[in-house]
Order: sequence, then structure tokens, then C-alpha cells
Amino acid sequence: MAKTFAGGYQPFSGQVLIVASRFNELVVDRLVAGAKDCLVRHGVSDEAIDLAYVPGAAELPLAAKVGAESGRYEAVICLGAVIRGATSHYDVVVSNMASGILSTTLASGVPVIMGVLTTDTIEQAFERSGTKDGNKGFDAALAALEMVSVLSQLGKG
Ligand code: INI
Repeated sequence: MAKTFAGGYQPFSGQVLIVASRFNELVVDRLVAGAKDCLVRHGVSDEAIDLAYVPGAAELPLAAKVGAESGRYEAVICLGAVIRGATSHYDVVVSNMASGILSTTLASGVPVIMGVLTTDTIEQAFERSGTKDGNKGFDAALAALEMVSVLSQLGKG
């Protein structure tokens, strides 16, 4: 094997953008807190973390795209919670959100991380936002650090 590239968790040299949805805000607030906690613990200063709110998960891709294409951010972290419950258009919201984030990250070349819970119940969402099953916001921030690091090893300017 010639070379192995593996990202670390060193702090960003520039700014990072968190885009968070207001829908299910009790859960999403916990994801935002987890993401900030992760970044600060890894040496990112509070001033380097910008935060933009959007109405719901369906609006995450557009705000992420504008942030990613602005050239101001090393990474964009999307945080939200889509909870099936009685929502008939759950599958549409999840599918549009996921494909929108994917096309944004590929088109911009900026890591756009999908830290969005997709659960059947509110209980499952709480479990994944800082109770018994960790915090998906923390995990998303960790993924952002790792992607910035490995992309720079691969030659991203
Ligand atoms: N948005 C969410 O972020 N989570 C949900 O669970 C949700 N449900 O259940 O409907 C949701 N809907 C709103 C959607 O994201 C848009 O904001 C809305 O359709 C306006 O475009």
C-alpha cells in the first residue's frame, strides 16, 4: 500500500457554520449544544462557530448551500430532527433533505455534514440527543473535523 490518509481531530483554521432547524427545537437545541461542545473541546474557539436557524429540515440544504458556496466556511454542520410520529410526509422531508445535503457537499467541495435525527418517536430522538444513546450533534461535529483534516491531506486547498 502506497499511502494511507486518515483525518485527525485538530481544530479548524477558519470558520465553521452550524445550520439548525427550529422544528422539534427541544431536541435540536440539544444537538446544537453537543456540536458546540465537541468543537470547543477540540480547540475550536467560540468565535469561529457561526449558527444559522432555518424553519425545518426541508430548509437545511439551501442554507447549507449558501454557506458552503460563500467561501467563508471550512465545514457546514446541518442539525435537525425529523420525527415520523403522525407525519404523513416524513419520507418526503427525509429524502429531500438527505439528497439536498448530498448534492450540496458534492457541488461545493465543502464538507456538509448531515447531523439530522430521523426517528419514529420523540423518545428515540431524545435518546440520540444527549441521553442514553449519545448526542448526534457531537458526532456530526466530530465528522466535520475529520473530513476537513482528511480532505486537506488529499490536497484540498
Ligand atoms: N421538519 C422537521 O425538521 N422535522 C419534522 O419532524 C417535520 N415534520 O414532522 O413535518 C418537519 N416538517 C417541516 C418541514 O421541514 C418544512 O419546514 C416545511 O415543510 C416547510 O417547507
